[in-house]
Amino acid sequence: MNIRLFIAALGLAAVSVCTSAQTSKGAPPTVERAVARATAPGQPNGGGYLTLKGGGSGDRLIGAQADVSKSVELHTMTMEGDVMRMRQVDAIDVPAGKTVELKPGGQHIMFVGLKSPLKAGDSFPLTLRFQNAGDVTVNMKVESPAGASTHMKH
Ligand SMILES: [Cu+2]
Repeated sequence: MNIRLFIAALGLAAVSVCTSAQTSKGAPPTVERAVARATAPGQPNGGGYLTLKGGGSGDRLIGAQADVSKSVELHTMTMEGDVMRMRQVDAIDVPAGKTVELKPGGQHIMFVGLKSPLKAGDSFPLTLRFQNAGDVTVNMKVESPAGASTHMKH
């Protein structure tokens, strides 16, 4: 990760928190299929994926927190030439009535600085911070990469 970009993004995140004084109205976004990828021992970061459905009014995901890693970031994937790169973003928009998928190869949640490997079958709480709806805590199920993409057996 580019450290200067990282610091710039942190600054942006702080600004967006300070200016989020809107009152909440309408139903908050709902969260479905919250899944984290199992990680190998020594792997520093892990990915989290979920589906957000906008409620009656639009909202923005402006941050996340979990105890499994030192920090939790919102990431997007962008093409630079023909290389896919991860980039931290300060918010992910969840428009009213729209479905926003955080999935491999696209927008995702990044657990940065894992304290221990994420093991398939485990689960842990993840708190999502929305600009209007406030904090929403969901249960992240840890799945192996193969399990996540080839079958849904549990
Ligand atoms: Cu990432």
